Amino acid sequence: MSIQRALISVSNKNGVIDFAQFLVDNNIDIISTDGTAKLLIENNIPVIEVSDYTRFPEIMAGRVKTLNPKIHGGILARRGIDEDIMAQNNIKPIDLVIVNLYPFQATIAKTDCTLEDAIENIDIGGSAMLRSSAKNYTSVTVIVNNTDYQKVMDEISELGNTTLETRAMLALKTFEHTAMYDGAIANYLGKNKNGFSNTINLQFNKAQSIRYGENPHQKAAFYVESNLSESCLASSIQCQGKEMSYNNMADADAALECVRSFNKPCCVIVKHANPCGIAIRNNINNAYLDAFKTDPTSAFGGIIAFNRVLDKNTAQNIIDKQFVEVIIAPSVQTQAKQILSTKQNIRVLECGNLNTAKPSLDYRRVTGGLLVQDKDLGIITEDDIKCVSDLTPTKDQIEDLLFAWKVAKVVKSNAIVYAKNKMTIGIGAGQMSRVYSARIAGMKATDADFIIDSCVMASDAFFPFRDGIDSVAQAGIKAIIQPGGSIRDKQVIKAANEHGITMVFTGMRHFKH
Ligand code: 93A
Repeated sequence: MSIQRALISVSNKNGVIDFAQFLVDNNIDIISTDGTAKLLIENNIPVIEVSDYTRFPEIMAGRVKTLNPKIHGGILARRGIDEDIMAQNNIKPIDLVIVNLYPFQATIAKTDCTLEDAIENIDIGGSAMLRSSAKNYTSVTVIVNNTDYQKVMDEISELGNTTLETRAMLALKTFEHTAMYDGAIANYLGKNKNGFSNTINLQFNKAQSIRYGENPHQKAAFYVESNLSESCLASSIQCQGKEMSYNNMADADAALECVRSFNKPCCVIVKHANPCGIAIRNNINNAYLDAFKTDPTSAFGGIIAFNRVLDKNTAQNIIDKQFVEVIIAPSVQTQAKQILSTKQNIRVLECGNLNTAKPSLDYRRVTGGLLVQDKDLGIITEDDIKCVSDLTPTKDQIEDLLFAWKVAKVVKSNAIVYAKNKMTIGIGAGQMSRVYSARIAGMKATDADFIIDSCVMASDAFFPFRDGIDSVAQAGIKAIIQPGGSIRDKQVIKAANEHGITMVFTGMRHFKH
């Protein structure tokens, strides 16, 4: 059966004139709601207004337009079964439904949106038509997104109708769409005073399949936020290299979020979601060379991120110095791309200009639930730190302390960061005891032939005992930044003073598990 009758009711009217003209050219009658009908008539496209068709006016300022049995009966009728009842009630079949909904998400995104505005933008009639059409997809074609106009036109041109396969695909898209739409409404209305909804309707679209998960026996895929609005891994475009693996993605994300937190040209090399070297310099080439020096052994097979355009010198230095899995940067110069193309396996990604991180939520799946928290966007400046030792930090020490503190934030707890001259010289990550993290940071610094004397240290959380201070004093640390707040702070400060170490408190902790 070819398509005879279409209903068009769209808020987003892009492309609808050409599409409607096509329908008319193919002898398909069009029924339309007020605003859509006006636009089409203005463009010399003949339409029947819904109110003329149903013989019932659009009422209540448009709240009731299409909620009528002549519409829903025409969509939902089981072809071959319901013909008698349709004839008795003067209902004609509607075989094609083109609806896109009131822009609820765009409305609530406006800063001056009132509850009233939001409520008026909850589409009821449009959603109902979409769901009726999608339910009856064996007979009805439904278009919720104007990117599908062309496919439907092509099929009608060829067959007079769409294929069952296409209708099924469009029905699925439609239910995904209405589910997201209702999810956004529930998230908005459910938001309570602390900003968290009663329920969380997560809205992600599958962006790609991944060959396997963390391990080869685990299936995996990458889902991207449906209303993604910032440059990040999820917005990145891969310009060359092997397919990204699950672990590549996790590490590239950690690397990018790390360099994002620095304003100056910055390079990080990440392994297993932890940085094994970070530096900030006047350009990313120098930043890379110094980030690499922290821990050349761990940097092997690492993921490298930059917060500036990747240039040809830096690209050349990377391939001269090390085996690298992934390079990610806001963009990559053409000449740098040419250099990297000599190593076809290296995955190279461009993420777009990096802005400072926006407030958002962090999720962690636990068995049977989801832990939700604000993203850690805590930032401190020189004004926020409090000197608690006899010695006060020098200007250079303050800069290094603040640098080390920012790094500690992106290192898994327990995090200890040794730094000097705005580069890391040793990082101890993810240990169950702070003393061991400190020992590891010291070992790495020594193995890389750094002279620890005169370098600074950051600890992501307070020292519960003085032993941590005693051990890093031996290593040669001269200044420490840490949150403070332990019941043994006095003993810890005493230890610092005994060793001639400068100590500052941030009053803020950066656990990362
Ligand atoms: O207020 S509604 O929920 N009540 C309805 O009966 C209804 N029918 C269609 N909104 C309704 N629509 C929506 O109107 C459509 O989903 C579409 O977004 C919009 C198109 O209106 P117009 O053609 O007047 O611009």
